[in-house]
Order: sequence, then C-alpha cells, then structure tokens
Amino acid sequence: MSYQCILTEVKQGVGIITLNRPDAMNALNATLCREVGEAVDHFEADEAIGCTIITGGDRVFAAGADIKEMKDQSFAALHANNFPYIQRDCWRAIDDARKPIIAAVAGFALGGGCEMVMACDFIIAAESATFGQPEVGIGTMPGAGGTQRLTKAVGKAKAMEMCLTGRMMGADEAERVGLVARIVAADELAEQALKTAAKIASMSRPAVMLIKESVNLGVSSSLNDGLRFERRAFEATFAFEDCSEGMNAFAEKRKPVFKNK
Ligand code: CO8
Repeated sequence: MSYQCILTEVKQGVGIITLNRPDAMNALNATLCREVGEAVDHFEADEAIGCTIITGGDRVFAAGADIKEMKDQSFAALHANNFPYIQRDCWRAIDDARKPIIAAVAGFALGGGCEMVMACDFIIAAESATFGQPEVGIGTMPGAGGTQRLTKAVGKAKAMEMCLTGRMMGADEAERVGLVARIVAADELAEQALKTAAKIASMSRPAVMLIKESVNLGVSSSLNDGLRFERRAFEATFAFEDCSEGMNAFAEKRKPVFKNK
C-alpha cells in the first residue's frame, strides 16, 4: 500500500508504521490519522503479523495535532462529524486492535502525539522522549484521551499539572511514574522496539490476545470483575493447541512450536 504521510514495513512478523511528516514534526493531520488507521487495520487483518509498532523515527514522535490544519475548524463541524480524526480513523483502529501495538518514542510526543502513544499498549522510550499535553497553551484542551489516559497512567496530581500548565515530562520521569515501560539509548530505539515486538509476535497469538484483553479490562473494570474475567480466560487457554504444545515442550525440554491455534 502506498501512503502520503506514513511509511510501513514488515520485519520478523512485526508491522512497523513510521509517521513521516519531517517538515512538520510529524504533526497529525487528517491524512496521517486516516493512514495510521488504515495501516493498523491492515496489520490487524494480516495473519503473518503478530504485533505492530508505531513510531515517529529517531528525532520526534509527533508535536500534536496539525494546528495549521485544525485552526479554522468550527464546533459545529467537529461535533457533527464526531471529530473525524479521532473517532473514525486512527484512534478507532488502535482501540479496536486485538493484537498488541507498541509505541516507540523519540523526541516530542505532544498533544495528540502523546495521546496516540498512550492509546497503544505500551511505550518504549528513547532517552530523548518528552511527553506533554500543551493544548492549554493554544486555548484548547486534550481531545483524544489525554485527560483520561494520562491521569490513569501517572495519577491525578501530575496529569492535572501537565494538562493545566503544559509542563512536559522527560523520559526518566515518565519511566519513574509508569507512563513508559522502558527507556533505551536513542540509537537503539528501533532495534529494541523490534526485538520486543518480534518476541511478542513469536508467542501464541490467541494467548497474547487474551492477555491484552485481560490487562485492558483491568484498567476499566473493578478488581472483582477483572479477576473473574482473567480466571475464565486462563481456563479457556486450555482449549488452545498452543497451550498443550507449550506445556509439553516445557516438559520435554524443547522449544514450543506455536500454530496460533
Ligand atoms: N502543528 C503544525 N505544525 C507544527 C506543529 C503542530 N502541532 N508543531 C510543529 N510544527 C511545525 C512548525 O510550524 C514548524 O514548521 P515551519 O518550519 O514551516 O515553520 C516546524 O514544525 C518545526 O517546528 P518549530 O520551528 O516550532 O520547532 P521548535 O523546535 O522550535 O519547537 C515545539 C518544537 C516545541 C514542539 C513547537 O513546534 C510546538 O510548540 N509545537 C506545537 C505543540 C502543541 O501545541 N501541540 C498540541 C497541538 S493541539 C493537539 O494536539 C490537540 C489534540 C486533540 C486530538 C488530536 C487528534 C489528531
């Protein structure tokens, strides 16, 4: 598939989406959002893919929604279309994906960029990564999950401070407070993200999908509901050929050969 604002490639069972508007710090315009959504859907449907990476490359993830494109929008148009950038395209695809999506972040992940990486399943950050919700500085506010996902990730105090002042958070602080899974050297970001994604892609896919669903349910449900779902899901894994293969392989001291069944 050919795209205007992103690049895509496949390596080791991993679909890689690279935001590609270098002259605008990868600002998220409607085309880019639509293309990310299409690429996520495409990898989700591709049986050869077990995990997706979304990255902005080694300089910047994204400096937010494209302000120049957005500035003349009206409330009526946004409301009538349910803010199409978010609802119909990119975020819907990321939210619906059942295979894991890793965000690999270097440099700024601001505004909609921060919201996009928080919508992914986890973030691997380069030392240069900087997260922020600076919308208040241009007279608006986060609109694609910033006030909600940031608060769940880092707690009310830091989320409130960041959203109200636009203060940015560097990689060290982001790792300390649990916003990112891991920090890697800037020149190793692509390699480390691929290594992690390839490892996930090599696991039993039905088990991976149930684990993702179970962890996500834990974010939005009560502990009791989450525990009940987890128990049933765990029991259900015993219906997978891969579960039998994984346990037999352990007992026979060999590597499992998963069939994603
Ligand atoms: N939109 C459009 N263009 C941008 C954006 C942006 N968000 N950010 C940077 N650019 C462009 C600049 O205009 C500039 O272009 P040009 O060379 O043609 O003038 C180029 O990228 C380089 O930028 P700077 O010269 O400003 O680079 P600096 O290194 O001096 O500064 C900053 C980098 C600090 C990142 C600065 O560019 C900045 O503050 N950018 C705006 C950050 C911001 O406010 N982001 C929030 C946007 S609103 C938002 O995200 C709402 C989300 C709601 C949902 C979104 C769904 C998609």
